[in-house]
Amino acid sequence: VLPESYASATLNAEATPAFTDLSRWRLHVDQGAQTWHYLETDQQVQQEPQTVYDKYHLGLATDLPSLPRATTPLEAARNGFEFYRHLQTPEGFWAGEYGGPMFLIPGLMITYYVTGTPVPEPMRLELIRYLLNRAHAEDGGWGIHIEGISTVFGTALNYVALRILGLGPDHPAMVKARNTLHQLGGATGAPAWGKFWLSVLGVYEWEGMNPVPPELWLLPKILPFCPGNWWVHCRLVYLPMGYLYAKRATAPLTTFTQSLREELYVQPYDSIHWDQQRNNVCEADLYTPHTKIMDLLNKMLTYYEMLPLDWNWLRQKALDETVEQIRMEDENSFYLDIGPVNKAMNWLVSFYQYGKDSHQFKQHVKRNIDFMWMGPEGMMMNGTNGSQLWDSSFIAQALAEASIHEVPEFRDNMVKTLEFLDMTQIKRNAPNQDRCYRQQSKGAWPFSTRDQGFTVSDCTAEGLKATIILQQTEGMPHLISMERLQDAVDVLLTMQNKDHGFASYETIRGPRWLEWFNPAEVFSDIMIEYSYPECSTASLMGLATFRKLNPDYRREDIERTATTVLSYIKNVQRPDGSWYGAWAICFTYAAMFSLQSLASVGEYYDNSDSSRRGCDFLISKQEADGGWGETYKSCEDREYCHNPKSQVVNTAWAVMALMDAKYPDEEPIRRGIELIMSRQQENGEWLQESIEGVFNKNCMISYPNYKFSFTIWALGKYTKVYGDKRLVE
Ligand code: LAN
Repeated sequence: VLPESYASATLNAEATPAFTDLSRWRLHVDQGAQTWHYLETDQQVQQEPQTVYDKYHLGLATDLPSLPRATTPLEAARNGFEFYRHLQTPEGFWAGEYGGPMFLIPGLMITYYVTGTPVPEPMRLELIRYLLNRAHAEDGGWGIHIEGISTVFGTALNYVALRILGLGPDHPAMVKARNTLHQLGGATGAPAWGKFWLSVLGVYEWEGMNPVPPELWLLPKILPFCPGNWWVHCRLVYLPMGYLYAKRATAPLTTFTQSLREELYVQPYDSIHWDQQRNNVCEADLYTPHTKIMDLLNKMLTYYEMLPLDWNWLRQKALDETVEQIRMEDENSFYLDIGPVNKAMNWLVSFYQYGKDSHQFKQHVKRNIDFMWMGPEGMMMNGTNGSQLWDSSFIAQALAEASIHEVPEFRDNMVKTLEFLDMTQIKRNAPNQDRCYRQQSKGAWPFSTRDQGFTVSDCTAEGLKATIILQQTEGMPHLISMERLQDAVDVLLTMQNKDHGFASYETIRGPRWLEWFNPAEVFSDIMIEYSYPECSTASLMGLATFRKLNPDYRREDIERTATTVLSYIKNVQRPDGSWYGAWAICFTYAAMFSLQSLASVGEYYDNSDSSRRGCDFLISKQEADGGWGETYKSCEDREYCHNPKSQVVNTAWAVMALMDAKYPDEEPIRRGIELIMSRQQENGEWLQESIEGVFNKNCMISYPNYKFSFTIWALGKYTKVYGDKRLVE
């Protein structure tokens, strides 16, 4: 049975081949890595029974018991965790799906194909099932993310992925998807990242792609165009892309790719005027059109590209530099790389640079499974190698809100969580930190695992808060020393921007006008870092929590940071009182953070204009059933978009925001809490609703753990503020 939010993805029963035996899948964890394994023999199956979390994530019955019906918010929170604790892995973190983007599997599959690496059979079958399940029922296409309309990017690339995975061109799902692709104008209208992958595969011509010059890597850091000044995700994607572009790395033509050349276009391949396709992006895909100045630059670069490679010494030098940068990125992250996009590209680079027998190539193959996730609809590629640290630090804080973390039955869960926080704090700076433009990382917490190893401001802050809360709990072990907490504070104190806010991975390094040169037509605001209310609030609260524990350490620095963050929060409040959320959907999420920032310095509904306007905005969006609900359109259009169904996660954020702001009327808050309680199942769980997260304004990403952490947190907060009242008869 598919969760409700997956309604748009119908199981295409006649099309689905025999998939795998779900009772044979097991989730393994190792130093935070979450990997799925298919047990081949009956003996293995007997030796390793399926855990509750295996079954839950696969959509199999968990048989967890019904719990006594919750009549108060505290009982509901406890029931929620009584269920959720069964999903904690032996290493103390909560594993989870982190899907949503629909452009990740294709890059990986194209790399499997080009490098001649066989896809393990259970993985192959489940990837097929996932992509079929995710095809839109109406037109058979795919969008940029699971809830988005069909685009060329989604449809052309996932079509290719399924063809590589073994579906023939006459398969009904392929026929349907191809029709949609043709209706959209065919693959010539793919955005730049699509053109890139198709060129790599040899089913699109490099000439039809705007240049990606690796020479930028030779620029000194004082120049804005030096990639060291860009947003880290952007530079680390354009790094291998530049290498592969400069080499025009193309798979040899086979009968298979020959056939794809005929399938993907509405005109004969040989008749396509490639140089006219560079700026051809289908309207359904286009989110951020090129600026005129970008088009001009591209024109100039196109002339530069006509220089023959063997006498362009600059290019040779640039390629050497990209190889060196890629080596550092691979080694520093133990071949995980910062995310799934550069992971696949760096793997491909290792193929061309070092060959299939190389250490680098083999290491890459080994770590591919870190990104794969088995869910009820099949296997997907996650948006990072997981959200381990992030989700685990939230649930710890959620429980602590109403002191549920002290409940004796839950103690072991909390000890385990702390052990994971201990394991996952980054213990070192990246070797050659400056050479590879990395932010200080010793003492930071990453979003996923220690091996991935990238500092994130708010992950550091959430990790710090969770650690302090847990270690202050009676009877908990003391695993993380004051010195290590100070390391985390040191990292945070390096991360405040000139506008007083905090960005995601680094401080803002480049000027805003770099955004005029955003080559990725499907994303916005990707060229540089920006301050975000979410990251700013988390960092502020992290520092504030630390200061209570240790008022002396770097007292003035913390003081100065804390007082200035607020000016940023106020500056970015919109005239209607709202804040735009960049990392989850959307205004309710940002309100939770921003109103918490205000409250932390004593600004509440009653005494602060900013807080009052923030609350009034939220109140004006409450639904008739007492809940709140937004769709991803809020992010795309930057205007609040009501979800036809209120969402427990949005509701939790909204009521937490109102409670932090000491909103004077309990009624709207109580109604939100009642909605959350009414959606709880008998075994304590909440069901999946609409997609929760976002990045780069236009791509959504799932945070399935939020339906537990934030519901429990909101229920706990209500109890703390209003007492444990009987709300349900
Ligand atoms: C994430 C995931 C977590 C997220 C938060 C911590 C929630 C946020 O507050 C700061 C930014 C951060 C770390 C973030 C940045 C961008 C990521 C890594 C992602 C949204 C997950 C996937 C996304 C990444 C860029 C996806 C790969 C696609 C590309 C366009 C390169």
